[in-house]
Amino acid sequence: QPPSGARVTQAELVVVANRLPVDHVTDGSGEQSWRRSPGGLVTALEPVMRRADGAWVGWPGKPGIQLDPFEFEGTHLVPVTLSAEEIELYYEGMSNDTFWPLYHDVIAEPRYRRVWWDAYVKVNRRFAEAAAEAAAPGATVWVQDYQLQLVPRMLRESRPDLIIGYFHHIPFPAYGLYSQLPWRRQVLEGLLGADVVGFQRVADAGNFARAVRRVLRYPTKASGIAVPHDHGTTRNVLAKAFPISIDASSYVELSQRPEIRARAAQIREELGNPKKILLGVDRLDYTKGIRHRLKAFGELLEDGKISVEDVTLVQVASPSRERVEAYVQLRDEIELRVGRINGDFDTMGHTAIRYLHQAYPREEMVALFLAADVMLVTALRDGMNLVAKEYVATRTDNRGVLLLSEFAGAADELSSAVRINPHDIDGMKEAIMRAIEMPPAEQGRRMRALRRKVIENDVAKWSQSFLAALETTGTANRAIRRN
Ligand code: GDG
Repeated sequence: QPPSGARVTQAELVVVANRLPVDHVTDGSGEQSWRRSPGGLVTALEPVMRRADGAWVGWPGKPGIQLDPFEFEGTHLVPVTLSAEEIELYYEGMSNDTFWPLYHDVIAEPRYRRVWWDAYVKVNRRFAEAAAEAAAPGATVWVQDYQLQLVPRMLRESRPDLIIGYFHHIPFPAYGLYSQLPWRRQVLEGLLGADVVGFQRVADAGNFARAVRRVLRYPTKASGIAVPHDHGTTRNVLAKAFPISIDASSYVELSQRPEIRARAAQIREELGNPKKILLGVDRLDYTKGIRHRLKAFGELLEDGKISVEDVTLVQVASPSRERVEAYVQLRDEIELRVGRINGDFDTMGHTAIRYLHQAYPREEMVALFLAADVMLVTALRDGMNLVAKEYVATRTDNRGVLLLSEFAGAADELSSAVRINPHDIDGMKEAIMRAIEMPPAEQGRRMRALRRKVIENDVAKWSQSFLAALETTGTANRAIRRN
């Protein structure tokens, strides 16, 4: 239990994200405590936060709980209370059933509901107020992701002294789709409250700048957007790509642990020693192209190109957003397809698809990466896709093949992967066969190039380059305001 009544000291760096970087856990004896969440963002920002004596504003993950700010492993945590109803409207509704499908190219149909929007505005305001309270005079505030797109502007209005950054973890769609949003103006104005708006890909930043030109008519030049400020002056907002990454060295370290290597060998054994193991690891989400992947794999079995004795597909589909209808439906469709394929092709000793609707510890994920000869990343649209980078980081033997959708942000950097268009089922089947049959020398050539990219551009570099750009742009804008 955190010490209650602790006041949050005002911090020089404040991160604002939907979730706090901790999970509330109850152990076997009923003892309650906080544990650091496993996510990549948490790992990325932990060293920065520690150094800056930073604060993190976010929802603690359970409805209705009211908590005072508390200290956790060198970071001040500032909990934002959300009621069960607010989670339903702001998070499951507006965030995950409107923005998520709209920003992923309407793979699923976005729903536009005014009560969701009202809750979104109200909750964004609560986050902005909590951030304003936690920030020291002149501090830097870094807002994360599509759940909080209105926070930059709300903060700028209440605290013009702050330097404000925003990073968008998911794609930003082309204007033809974005323009569907009934609140398209408010969202752009919300984001433009920041000094720097960061995106995963150059194309996302371009789509954003175009939407700003079309809706708000602000001039843009290179990565800069001229946003009107007081008395005819303008602020320069930088809208630019800062591709996120992983803590590569921690994956390298895990992949070299003897017990994890032994576990990888055991996984192959338990699958009946197939010649090739294909692997998919995704949250169970319609953006990830799991159905397309299963279709291609099922057809290869049907065509007799592969057999279950030789090739097994392991699909980890970790449970996600289980209260949103589109996800409930997707799960049914995937499980029907897996059941059909396994029913048609399994033998007593071998399975076509080992389907796991479960979440695993990171050690087990790394063992799976080590066991996999081919990694399938077939997203229909994905901001970055960290799984692709994690697989590459663990392959210290320079073996293994990454199949990577060109619709994942990672494709911009990982050009030595086998690129696929997941909508082209025949093309994907050919690419899978090519990956299965790829000679070790070619695997090595490609994997070395991939590893170089991932190891050179790790997540520490990502946060440093974002914060450096923010410092420069924010300081310049502050000078404009003084004049
Ligand atoms: C969003 C954007 C962008 C998955 N299952 C388990 C597990 N995972 C881990 C993976 C990876 C992470 O979750 C998923 O990250 P992704 O990047 O692949 O995808 P999203 O969750 O959709 O993330 C995405 C990202 O934000 C960052 O900006 O790249 O495009 O959509 O780290 O390994 N981890 C464990 N057990 C599981 O069962 N331990």
